[in-house]
Amino acid sequence: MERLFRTHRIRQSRSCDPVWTLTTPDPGGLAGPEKVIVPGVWETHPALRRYRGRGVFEQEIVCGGNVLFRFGGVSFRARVFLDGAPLTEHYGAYTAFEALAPGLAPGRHRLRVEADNRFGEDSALHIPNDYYAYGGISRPVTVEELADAYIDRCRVTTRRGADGWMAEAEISVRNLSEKPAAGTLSMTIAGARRETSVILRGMETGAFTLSVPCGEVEPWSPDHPALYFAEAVLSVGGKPADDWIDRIGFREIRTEGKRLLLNGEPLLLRGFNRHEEYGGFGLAAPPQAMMQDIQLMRAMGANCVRTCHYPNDPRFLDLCDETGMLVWEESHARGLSEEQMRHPLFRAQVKRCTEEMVRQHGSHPCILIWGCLNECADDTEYGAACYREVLSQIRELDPSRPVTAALLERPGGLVYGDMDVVSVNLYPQWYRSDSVREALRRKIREIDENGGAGKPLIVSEIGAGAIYGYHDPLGEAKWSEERQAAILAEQIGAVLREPNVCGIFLWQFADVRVDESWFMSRPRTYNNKGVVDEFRRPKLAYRTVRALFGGQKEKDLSGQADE
Ligand code: ADA
Repeated sequence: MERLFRTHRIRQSRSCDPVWTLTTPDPGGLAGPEKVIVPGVWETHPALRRYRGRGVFEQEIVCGGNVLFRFGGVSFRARVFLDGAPLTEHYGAYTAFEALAPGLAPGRHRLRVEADNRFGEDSALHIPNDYYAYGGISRPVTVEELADAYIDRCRVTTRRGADGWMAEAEISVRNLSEKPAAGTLSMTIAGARRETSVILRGMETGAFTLSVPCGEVEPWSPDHPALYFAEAVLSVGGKPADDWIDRIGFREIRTEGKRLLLNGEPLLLRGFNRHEEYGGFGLAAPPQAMMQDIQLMRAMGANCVRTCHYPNDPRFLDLCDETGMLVWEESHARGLSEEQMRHPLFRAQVKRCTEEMVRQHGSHPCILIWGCLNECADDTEYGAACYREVLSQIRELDPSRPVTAALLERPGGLVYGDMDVVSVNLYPQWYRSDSVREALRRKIREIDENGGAGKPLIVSEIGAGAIYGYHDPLGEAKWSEERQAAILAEQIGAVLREPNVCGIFLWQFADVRVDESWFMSRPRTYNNKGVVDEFRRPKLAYRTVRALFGGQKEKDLSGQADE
């Protein structure tokens, strides 16, 4: 299942069978084809832990008519073939894409997906980095049989009007037939319904907007995450032809001076940076593991998560919608220098990922803010121009949410004035020995003097490393659990005491595997700054965070003592 609720009642839509055949044609691969589970990454196979190459996934599928294959995510290049003929290609591991085979003869067809995780000239965003570029089909695959006219996109955002809540649905309808299609398109939310007529020429795609007045529905908030279904139905010639069901929540986010407001109430974000990765599953964690992460973060008192450094699986976002976890979602790009930003494909790849993220995830009420370009070259004219381009792209695609970018601590940033919320990554006490308070004050002064004065400020990363199970009873050695806990205590305390800050995201929730080229500064070839390790075993810092974020001890949650 691509989502955690039913998305169609009219359209024929089903998950592909989970068992596929994998062949690995490049050096270091398997001797022959093997059966594997999708979603999954090949690094979980004992023989493929370090395989970097192509993985050819094959499956026979019985289908016919206008067939649409939907891929939630293939890491990190995909080429899709049906019965040997190319259908589509996609770059980027973290967003969904489709492959359409119109007018297919009913029967057995062979679907082949070539995933490729080799770094190369055509890849500006996936580079050897401080997280691992896995290979595989890491998110669900669905197969759908479509009517000639179908809904190919739908996004719903909400706002508070004079007479109650409004939902704005942007819907795109596509006609695959040479013949014109005429009918109606309706949207129903919380019992309120709006309809428009649809007339499309042969092979035409049309965009429609429906504003649905929903009145005094229950608003969505972290404490009360009320959700509603938004059901779009397309009828052609008087008969239902297709549908699209999404799930939304009514809430409005805006900034006011230095504050971030949710439904008019100021927010104090206490959150984690979380990579989409789990010990035994790599990039393809099952929903149970996603839910456990949310439970652990909430148990520590967090109300927010940052999807560093790319868009996440919509199933994780569904769970955040359900549990009231606020989300900072960002498009893919981490730590690129000006030279890397000048890669001939950089702008197109970032903008495509950003567009896919906002279009695909824009209905999720949990998403509170959009981010982009983590720690890139915001201190050069060229880099700053790239930031401005992506920030305005996001605003154009979705004016309903503020935009931000997590910037490096070093001075000289040129884009503080271009963001709705200014965000900065700080590592005092870990990479440097200065006091947290001093580092924070210095950065705030610099931001204020360079265009960021009066805007909300978020500390988007702060943290320290510890190797799970390594102890120094004196608490002095770096990489010990004791030292990590002590540094986090100082960092969190200083940030939460700073009145000018409206959010803190700890770096990071769980340890993550990194590219081998990072091994010198990353023991175990892991980024060890998690407060839990890659298997979610808590380090000492877990308790520190729980105490400072105001989390609940396990005894409060379960009625039993934990100590
Ligand atoms: C940066 C970066 C993270 C991670 C972190 C660290 O701020 O955004 O991806 O690399 O530093 O662990 O140093």
